[in-house]
Amino acid sequence: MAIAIVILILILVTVIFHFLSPWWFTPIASNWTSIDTTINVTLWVTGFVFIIVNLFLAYAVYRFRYNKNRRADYEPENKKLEGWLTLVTTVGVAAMLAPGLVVWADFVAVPEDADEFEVVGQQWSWSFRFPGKDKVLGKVDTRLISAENPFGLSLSDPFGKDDILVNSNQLHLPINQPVKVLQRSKDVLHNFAVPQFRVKMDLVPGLTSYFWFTPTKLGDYEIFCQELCGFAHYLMRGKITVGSLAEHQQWLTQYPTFAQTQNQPKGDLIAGKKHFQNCVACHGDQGAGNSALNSPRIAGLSQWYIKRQLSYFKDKIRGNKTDDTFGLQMASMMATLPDETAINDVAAYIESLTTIVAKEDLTTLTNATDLSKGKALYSNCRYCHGENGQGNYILNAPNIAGQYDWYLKRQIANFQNRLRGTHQGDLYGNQMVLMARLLHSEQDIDDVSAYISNLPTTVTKTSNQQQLK
Ligand code: HEC
Ligand code: HEC
Ligand SMILES: [Cu+2]
Repeated sequence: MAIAIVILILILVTVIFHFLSPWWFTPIASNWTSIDTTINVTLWVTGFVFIIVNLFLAYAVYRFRYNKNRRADYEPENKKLEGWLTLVTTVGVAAMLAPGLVVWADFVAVPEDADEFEVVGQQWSWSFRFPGKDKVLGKVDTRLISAENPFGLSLSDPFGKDDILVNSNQLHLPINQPVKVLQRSKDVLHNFAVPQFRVKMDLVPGLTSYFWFTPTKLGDYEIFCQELCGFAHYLMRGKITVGSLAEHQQWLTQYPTFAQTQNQPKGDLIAGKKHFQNCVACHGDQGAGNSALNSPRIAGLSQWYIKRQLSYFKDKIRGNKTDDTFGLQMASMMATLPDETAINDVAAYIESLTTIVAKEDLTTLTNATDLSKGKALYSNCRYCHGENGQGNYILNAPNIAGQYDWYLKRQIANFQNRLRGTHQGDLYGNQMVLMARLLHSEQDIDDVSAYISNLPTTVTKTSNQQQLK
């Protein structure tokens, strides 16, 4: 009797909770109300079955409760009952699945007036490509991806020239305009999802998946990577702003076309060398850094990373907190680099420097004793920074091998203490904020810093060096 009552209460509470639940769909902001309908149909079918089955269970528990004068019947087969159950289950399952098939067919049947754009996923960030004036996206090939051509566009395809490259995780879309979303991955499976639009689909390396939707409500929406298998996909966040068509067009103008990115100067080394004279006092004339002045080695860093950091210092994205003494010091130096051209030139010049600092000058952390412990801790870092700490452009991760251990330690601590990587405009530092948390003590930080510092330094000759000769 008690158990039957518990079951009845369970049914009642579940049903009440379903209607009062705070965890429900976010208000919809696209045309896909039919997806909500489908989910509702599923909830009605499963809810109805849940109630019936549990009511029957409570009834059976009560009706056939123990009675010492009663004996159980044995009836292994009942053709008629099984027939009914099979029929009812079939109808229930069909009712759940059929609307989904219809909606899925709609989801990939793109209307003629839809505009196209492309979502590119990579570990661990999003970027976007719009077709430009000719309304046709140019051909791409993953094998063409490089620092100069991060989208891997084909140089010979004329349709690609005016493609607009949005190298950012912030997207803007015009309201009430249907869009076809083409999805491409540079590396592994990803899953592009925006809950308010009720859209969600895998990006599969080697093919282009697509769907469409129409944004119907102004506002900001968050993009998630809902790929659960794999490493750190939860780090892949982005933002979609839905606004007017005029705002959308205005937004597009701030991004370069593919042709414009190709025409960007590689950096003038003579001008860069001149700017670099302002840096020599701290970083040394060969970029070797200076422990006494707390300045890191910058020779051996890639142009793209140097450019990003210098822009961050200039825009107060890095070196903006009062506790970040050394970041602030560097940020104040940005006054000597007036504009983007100057940054580009000095970054090109620094990349051409090839000094390697002697091992005994790099390691200062007397606390770090155990390189094998450092190696074990480094196993998480390899994914992005590479086996030998050499860095990886595709993953936005810089070269860290052969860097002073005190500098590595300070940066890891800065990431942990939210002095670096937490600014809204910091697209890549945020990953490190989360990664730095994998190191649980100062001893861990010392050990991993010493290990990285000890990694063999390789400096590859770049096109910039040849240009200097
Ligand atoms: C007053 C000393 C000083 C001068 C002059 C100086 N820097 Fe720095 N720089 C620093 C310090 C200190 C840091 C480390 C900041 C930190 O710990 O976050 C740094 C960091 C950097 C970094 C980031 C390195 C990394 O691995 O992320 C770059 C790039 C850089 N400096 C380039 C330059 C350039 C280019 C100039 C000349 C325009 C310059 N610095 C002038 C002190 C200086
Ligand atoms: C998910 C990829 C990823 C992983 C894993 C990762 N990093 Fe990073 N790391 C980055 C990126 C991206 C940056 C550059 C951030 C920026 O542009 O400001 C960076 C920067 C750094 C820097 C600053 C370098 C400099 O010159 O200032 C240090 C130090 C560092 N990482 C150490 C580590 C350590 C130690 C681990 C392992 C515990 C690790 N990273 C794991 C992506 C990663
Ligand atoms: Cu992902």
